[in-house]
Amino acid sequence: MTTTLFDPLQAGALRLANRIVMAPLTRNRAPNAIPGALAAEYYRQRASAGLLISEATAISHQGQGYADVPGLYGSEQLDGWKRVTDAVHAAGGRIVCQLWHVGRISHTSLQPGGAAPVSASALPVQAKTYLHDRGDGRAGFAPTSTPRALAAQELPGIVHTFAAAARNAVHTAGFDGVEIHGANGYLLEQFLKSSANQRSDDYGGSVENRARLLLEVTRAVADAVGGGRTGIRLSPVTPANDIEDADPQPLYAYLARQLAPLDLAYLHIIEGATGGPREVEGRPFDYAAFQTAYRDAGGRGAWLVNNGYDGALASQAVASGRADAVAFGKAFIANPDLVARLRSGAPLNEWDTRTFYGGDARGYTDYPVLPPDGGH
Ligand code: 8OZ
Repeated sequence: MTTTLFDPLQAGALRLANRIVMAPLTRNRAPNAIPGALAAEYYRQRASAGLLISEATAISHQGQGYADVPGLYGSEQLDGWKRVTDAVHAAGGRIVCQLWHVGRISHTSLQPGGAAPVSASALPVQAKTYLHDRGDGRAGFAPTSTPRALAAQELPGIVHTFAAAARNAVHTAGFDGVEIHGANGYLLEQFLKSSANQRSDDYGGSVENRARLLLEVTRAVADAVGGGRTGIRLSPVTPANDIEDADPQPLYAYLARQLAPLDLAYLHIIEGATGGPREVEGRPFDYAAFQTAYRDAGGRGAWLVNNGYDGALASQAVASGRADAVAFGKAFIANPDLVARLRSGAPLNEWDTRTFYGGDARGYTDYPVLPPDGGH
């Protein structure tokens, strides 16, 4: 029998009812970093996904990089998330929290004491963030601030903060697990990828050194909540947030071999440019070889793929065994009942890009679902 998107999947300790996953989606509707009642409703509406991955959630104030993104480091934030996870669980769903440190993709106005954001090296970046006040009293996009390089003595604190956030997510906020954000040009990629890391200590230079922080974080998080409740998201060639590695294939093969023994629930791979084309000009990457490196090293986590999938491509990926599950982003914004729609072949609602980031219920909790009979 061929595997379909509607078959269950055991991913580590996580039992998924199907292989259709909601990708992490930044929505900027958490004032003071606290997810509110509307967030509980938004995630509850989408609980028929095999797994919901929360929007990226800052592990610390220093890890914040945008207006109104949620956190995991204050008791009101954790209370807000508990309302979300309770609502999802009452609807029969599963939800993990994406653990986020933005590194240099931030702005002094979002940092503790107005300090510079932190990174692997003090390299500016061509990227923008969204602020309530760009400095002229108006909301909008603003260039990120030049970072300072983290001192080696600060790195155990970063590792500890990821692990503490993971513990808070699972033990206090009621998440079923966590996903480490190791993608899209944020802190862990700033150490990993050569364009952002010019360090000359144990955390820069060789592949082993550049991968060190990501692997220390992953081991600490897996120790804190169990490898079977830990996933990681990676984006080997994305240009998101102005980042590039000069030679990604051996870098990710090394990561695959080091991640394999941690018995993670899943690896979540963004194929191509995040939210954009599945092929990136000038940046070829062999995803099958990456997966083979992981399996050959004994890795048993589920292989979750993402980026630009429609129902047909996703079905094919799962049927062929190339992937165990597929994450959908924008389609889940616009279709709370995406699983039912893919199952029945019903048309999908279109998304409205104007309501992706910030605002109220519009474009958040008001997308229509089909009647239970699928409209037949
Ligand atoms: C879109 C806007 C802001 C942040 C990512 C967390 O790319 C994000 C993000 C996406 O992973």
